[in-house]
Amino acid sequence: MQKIDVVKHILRHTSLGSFFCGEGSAFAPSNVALCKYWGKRDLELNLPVTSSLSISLGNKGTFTKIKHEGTTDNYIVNGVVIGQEAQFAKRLKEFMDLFRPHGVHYLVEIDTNVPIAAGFASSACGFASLVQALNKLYDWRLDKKDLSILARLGSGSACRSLFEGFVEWQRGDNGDGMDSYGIKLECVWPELRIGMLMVSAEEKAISSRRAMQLTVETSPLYAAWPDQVAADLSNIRLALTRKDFNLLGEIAESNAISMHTTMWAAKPPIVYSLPETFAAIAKVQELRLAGIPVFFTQDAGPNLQLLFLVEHEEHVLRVFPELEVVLPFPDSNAVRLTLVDEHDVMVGSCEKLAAHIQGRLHRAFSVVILRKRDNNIEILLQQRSALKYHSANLWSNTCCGHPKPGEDIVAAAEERLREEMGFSVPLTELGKFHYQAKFPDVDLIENEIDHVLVGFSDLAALPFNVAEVQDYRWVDILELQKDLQCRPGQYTFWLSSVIELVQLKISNVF
Ligand code: 2P0
Repeated sequence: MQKIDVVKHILRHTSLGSFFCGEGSAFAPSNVALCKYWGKRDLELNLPVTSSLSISLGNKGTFTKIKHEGTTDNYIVNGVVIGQEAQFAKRLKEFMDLFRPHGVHYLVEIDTNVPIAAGFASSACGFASLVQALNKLYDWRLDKKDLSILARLGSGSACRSLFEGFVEWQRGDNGDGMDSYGIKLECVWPELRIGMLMVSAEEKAISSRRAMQLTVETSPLYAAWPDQVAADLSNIRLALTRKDFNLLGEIAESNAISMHTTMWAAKPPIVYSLPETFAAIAKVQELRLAGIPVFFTQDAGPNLQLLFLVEHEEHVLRVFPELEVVLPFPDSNAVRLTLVDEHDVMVGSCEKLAAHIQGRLHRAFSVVILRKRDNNIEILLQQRSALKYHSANLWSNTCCGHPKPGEDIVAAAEERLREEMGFSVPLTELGKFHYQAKFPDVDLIENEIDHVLVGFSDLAALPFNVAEVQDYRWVDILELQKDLQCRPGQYTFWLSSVIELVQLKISNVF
C-alpha cells in the first residue's frame, strides 16, 4: 500500500481543495520518547515494529503557516528560504504532493524553536503542525486520530506530536496502518520537568531514518528489542498510574541505553554519543549518588533530555547551568518571566529561578512612589524581606517585579504595588535601563531591562506584605542620593540607576 492510498482513504469524504480557506496555521509541540520507536515493519507507511510512548515538550515545537502562492513551492524556515535542492525541501515537497490539488503551489512558513536535525525531534513537530495547518487550509475537519495517521506518513514520531502530555503510539496490526496512531494518556503531572541538554547542534552524520533501518537489518541485538519495549511500556504505564517518578526515570533511561546499545551492535556501528554526552551522563549519575533523582534519555543524536521534578530543579540547574528547562504541563505555581533581546523585544519565556541562575536577559519593572513636601520631593523606600531570593534586607525603591509573558507592564506593576505595599495608584512609565549584576552569595545573576514607573501617594500607614517587605520609610530624594554614595551597601544594586532616571525625568512628572 502507498501513502497516497492512505490519504485518499482518510480524505474520502472531502473534496480536495474545494473548501479552500486561504491560509491555515497551527503549532505542534515536539515530543521525546520515554520508550522509543526504533524499527519499522513498513518503510513506506512508517509503521513501527513496536508501540512507543512519549511526553510532549510544552512550548518547544513548530508553528507552520501554509497558503497557495506562486508558480513553484517556497519553503521558509525561521525566515530563511530553503533551496529546492535541499534534502529538507525534497522531503517536504514529496509530502505536500500527497495533498496538492492540480496546478497548486504552496508557500510554507515554518518557525521552530527546536534545533533542526540535532536529535530534538524537529521532524515530529514539523509534520504534526503541517497536517494541522493543512486541515485548516482545506477545512477537512479531521479528528486527531486521522491527523495522527497523516502526520505519521511524514515522520513516524510525528503521530505523537498531535497531543500534549503523555502519548502512546499504538503499533497496530493492519497492513494499511489505520490502527497505528497516537493516543493521549490521561496522566497529568505538573511537577515534571524535562531539561534539554544541548551537547552539539551539528546536523547528525546519519539520519535517524537510515540508522533505524540499518539497526533492524544488521544488529544481532535487535531481536531482543520488541520484548524489551513490551516490558518497558508496561512499567511506564504503571509508573504513570502511581506517579512513581523513580520508576519512570529508571525505565526511560534503560530504554534509551538499550536502543543505543542495539545501534552500537549494527554493522557498521552507529554511534551518536560524543565524549561530551558521556561526560554529561556521568554528571547525572553523580547527582543520583548525591540523592537527587534525575535521569536521562537520548534520541538519535548526541544530546540528552534530563527528567526530574520541580523540587530538584535548582539543584539540577546548578550542575547543568546551560540546561533549557521545559514544562510539559502548565504549572500554576511556576512563575515565568518574559525573555527579551537587547531591544526589549520578547523572545520567549523562562522560569524565574532558571532565568536568574542562567543570567538570561528578561523584562522587569521598578516602581517609584513620590510625594511633595514643601519644595522637596520624597520617595517611598521599602526594606526587602530577609526571605527574598537575592538582595535580602537591603533598602530599595517602592517595589519591583517581573511582568508575565504577554502581560501589560503598567497593569502588572500596579498589581505588584498592591501585593507588596498594600495600596495601588495609577503609574506612568518614565523610561528603562539595562543592568547586570552577580550576587555571588546566592549564586544568581541579574540581567534585566528594567522599566521605571512612577506614581504619587502620601499615605501615612501602609499595610505592607511581610513576606516581601520588612519596613518602609519616606526619604528626601537628594538626601537619598547622598546616602547612596556614602553607604552603598545599605541599598540594592539597581536603586542608584532608578534614582538617576527619576532625577533626569522628574521635571516631566511634576
Ligand atoms: C522516537 N526517534 O521514538 C525515536 C527514538 C529517534 C530516537 O522517532 O523515519 O524521524 O521519519 O519515521 O520519526 C526519530 O525517527 O523517523 C524517532 P521516521 P523519525 O522518538
